[in-house]
Amino acid sequence: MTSKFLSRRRLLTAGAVGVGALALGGLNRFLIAPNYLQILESAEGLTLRAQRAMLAGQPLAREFSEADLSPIFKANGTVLPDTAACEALMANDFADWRLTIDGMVTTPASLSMADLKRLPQRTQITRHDCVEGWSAIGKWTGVPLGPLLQTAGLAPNARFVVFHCADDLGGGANGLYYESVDLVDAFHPQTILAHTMNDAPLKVAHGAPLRLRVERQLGYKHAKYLMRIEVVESLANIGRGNGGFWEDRGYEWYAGI
Ligand SMILES: Nc1nc2c(c(=O)[nH]1)N[C@H]1C(S)=C(S)[C@@H](COP(=O)(O)O)O[C@H]1N2
Ligand SMILES: [Mo]
Repeated sequence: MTSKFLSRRRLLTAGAVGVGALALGGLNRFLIAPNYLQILESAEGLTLRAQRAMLAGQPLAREFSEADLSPIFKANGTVLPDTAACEALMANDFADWRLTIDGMVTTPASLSMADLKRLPQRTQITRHDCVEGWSAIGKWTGVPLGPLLQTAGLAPNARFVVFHCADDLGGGANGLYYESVDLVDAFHPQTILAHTMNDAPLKVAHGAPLRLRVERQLGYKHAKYLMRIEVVESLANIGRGNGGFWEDRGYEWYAGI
């Protein structure tokens, strides 16, 4: 099943650049330049990073009303993680689950769901767009990522936030799903770690117990089954070095909508 899924995605990869080009206009077109990641990691990136930072008061993704909620929200990619570690966590309804925050932070943390729910929360109704061509509107509640990172304290050279997931999509070494965003998206007010979907605890199919919502980017950026958030200076040594599971297989790193 996994390999069938992978090959279907491989076919889609061929069209991924076209999807990006179609979906983007104006400034985003510049941000999605194929060598964006390399530029960010070079000296030239200093200017680009400064420009991105100046855009910090960036537009929000459109928010919808309760009446717009999709009656059915498709679950996609992994819908039931099958690693032994995941099965153990699911066996007692994630009571032993904790979220690790580490890497280039001054105060690494290990947070339980109760810890996360004690923090300020945000709810938003947004449209999820999958690169495969379907969309759905859902209501998400969770912890804004920015304040969480601020509490952990970013080191001066911190540049990317990596989301390590629990599910293994197979295909040999480095089959664990992961994603990453830059600090501008990490601190965007609609970037949240969601534990609640449509007013109910997140279902396993949708990434229980915690998943990322990064509303201005395509579906594959919204990492499910979060285990660890790692702050890094470079993405080069994570996975195969392209910033995400699907990015390592040809997708754009900046998947702006
Ligand atoms: N850990 C993990 N996160 C993931 C995926 C996955 O397979 N594993 N699939 C991605 C893709 S392609 C999409 S469209 C969304 C689907 O989220 P949903 O199941 O809530 O619809 O999750 C994204 N995040
Ligand atoms: Mo997707």
